[in-house]
Amino acid sequence: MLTLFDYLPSQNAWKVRQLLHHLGQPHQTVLISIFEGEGRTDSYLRINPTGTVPAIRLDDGRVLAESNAILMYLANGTRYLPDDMFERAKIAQWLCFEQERVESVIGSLRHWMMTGKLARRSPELIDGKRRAARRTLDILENELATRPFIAGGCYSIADMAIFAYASRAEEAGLSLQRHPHFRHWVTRVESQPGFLASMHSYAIDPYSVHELP
Ligand SMILES: N[C@@H](CCC(=O)N[C@@H](CS)C(=O)NCC(=O)O)C(=O)O
Repeated sequence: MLTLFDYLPSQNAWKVRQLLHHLGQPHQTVLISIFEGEGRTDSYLRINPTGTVPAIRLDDGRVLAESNAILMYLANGTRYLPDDMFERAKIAQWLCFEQERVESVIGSLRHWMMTGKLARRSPELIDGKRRAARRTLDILENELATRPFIAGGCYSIADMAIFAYASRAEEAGLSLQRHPHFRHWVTRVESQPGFLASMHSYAIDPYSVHELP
């Protein structure tokens, strides 16, 4: 059975949970306590050299890390990833956008905000992330004004990936007042059959107030 290496407040891991839920794919979960340093043990570093979650292990023992690479692999041959090469490349475009402009910007702000670390970050760093986050939301607003889903007419893994952190923008202290199309898209994603509403706050992990090792 497929194994998912997970940390519950991680929205990178939620992406994979969401796709597995859509696919109804049986799997077992191994929780990695990242703030206690479990990601840096020799045994976990053999699964994912970066020490981060999510990662998966297949029945044959092969391992795969990076949330969006896992989405690409698991969605192959399903309605969530088209076969057409150009349409696949479009999805890859938005998966790259997600890593560069959503996860590393809104995701970081949300992490710092929800775990009290914002007070330990420099005003310049916070300001830079906030400006980048606003630009990200503006780009999404403009794009989603033109079509129902981020890579075209159909719900795909690109929507799952972007939704993971972008939909949590308010938890990162960002206003969505000026982003009606984006908010409609959030509702559209939430109304997909098999949407995984369960998400977890950092508050469930007392160790999350510590810096990552
Ligand atoms: N680009 C990676 C980022 C993974 C990542 O940073 N995961 C966080 C949890 S959201 C983590 O495990 N952090 C532990 C660490 O950095 O040591 C992905 O998309 O999977």
